[in-house]
Amino acid sequence: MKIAVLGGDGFCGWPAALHLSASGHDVTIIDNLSRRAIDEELGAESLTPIRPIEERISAWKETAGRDISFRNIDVAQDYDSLLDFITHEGPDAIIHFAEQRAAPYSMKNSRNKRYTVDNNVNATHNVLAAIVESGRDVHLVHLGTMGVYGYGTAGMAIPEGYLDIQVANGEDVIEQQILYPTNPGSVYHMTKVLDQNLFAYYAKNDRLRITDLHQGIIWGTNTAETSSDERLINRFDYDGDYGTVLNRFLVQAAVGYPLTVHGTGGQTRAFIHIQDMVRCVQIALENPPEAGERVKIFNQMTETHRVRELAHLIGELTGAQVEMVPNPRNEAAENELHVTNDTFLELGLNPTRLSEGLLLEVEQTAGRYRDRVDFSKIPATSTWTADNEAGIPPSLQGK
Ligand code: USQ
Repeated sequence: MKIAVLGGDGFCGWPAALHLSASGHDVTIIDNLSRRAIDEELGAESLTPIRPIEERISAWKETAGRDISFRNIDVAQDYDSLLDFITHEGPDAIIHFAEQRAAPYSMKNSRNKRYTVDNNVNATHNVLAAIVESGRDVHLVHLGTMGVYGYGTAGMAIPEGYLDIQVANGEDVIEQQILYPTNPGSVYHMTKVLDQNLFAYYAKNDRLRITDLHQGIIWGTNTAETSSDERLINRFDYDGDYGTVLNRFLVQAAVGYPLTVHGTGGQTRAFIHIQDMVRCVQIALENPPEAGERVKIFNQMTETHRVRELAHLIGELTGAQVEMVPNPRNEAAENELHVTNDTFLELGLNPTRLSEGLLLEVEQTAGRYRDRVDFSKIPATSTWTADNEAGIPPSLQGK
């Protein structure tokens, strides 16, 4: 297949692009390198020394013998270039990773809230409108988030996108399926809620073929392809804005920084290893919906864990200290989470479970680049409301 990977220079996009190229697809990366620009804006860098996109692509050619093309297009702003690409290149599938993906970054200030909404919602709408205008038959695969559902489930397992409901109409009971009610916990997560409605509309009105992947929190850094040569290494965020919880804990353990558990650590979240993420994207591509079908929604996660339990597990494995820090976010202190992920399992995903060996492997990756850690970037300082405090460990406050 001819595949365009929008956001193909990012944390999920890069390993997905390589995996699809290794599987024999003809891949073009479309990216405006905005994630690298945000690194500069924040004065924070990937723990791993990621190479410029041109070097990444030539290293891939050298090691795998496969070509990947690159176009620098801002999908949210440069509609004409996007349309021109789709019209003239005619990709069979577009994978849309081109969104600002950090909740804390989106909550930092009104500028970032507006940027996240403008960028994410425009990017999604531009892709949809351009597919329609091009007249091409393209399967759109979008990276959504488990966070569209919120993390409270009233005891039931969260279904894959749609909820069966019964509406009482006098004596009659009418059965329906609706998009699962949304409950986003940040402006970032809210943009993925807005995306969902855009997809539902374009699938209905224009018969676009769309798959939305509701993904949990990724852990791990490298896949088979990104670890085949150091120049292909994936990014690894540990800073308070972009670092996700498990990877942060592993870096913190590697450098002897207390593991920063927000609040009581009772938050339960869904997780997936990065190797499974690339496999899920491939499975979704191979199983597109038909034209006229509603949006296919997959829950792209493999297990759920409570934050404080993860911290204690890593503490036991590595000897790291665990500290409860003020929660900078506005979120439920404790929640249960049950999620259905039958579609990927039925289509052949063999999940990589969170295991001690793999955790140690990631901690070793973190250890390898520990000299690159900037301790001042570790605390989560973006607060959800004026009442929240930054997530600085009590033992380090005032230091
Ligand atoms: N947390 C801590 N300590 C930390 C960092 C985070 O306790 O040092 C807690 C947070 O308060 C939160 C949980 O860990 O309760 C998860 O935070 P996170 O930063 O790992 O994940 P989140 O902000 O939800 O966002 C990440 C990705 C996002 C993706 C989402 C999937 O950045 O792109 O959509 O995970 S999900 O969480 O399932 O919505």
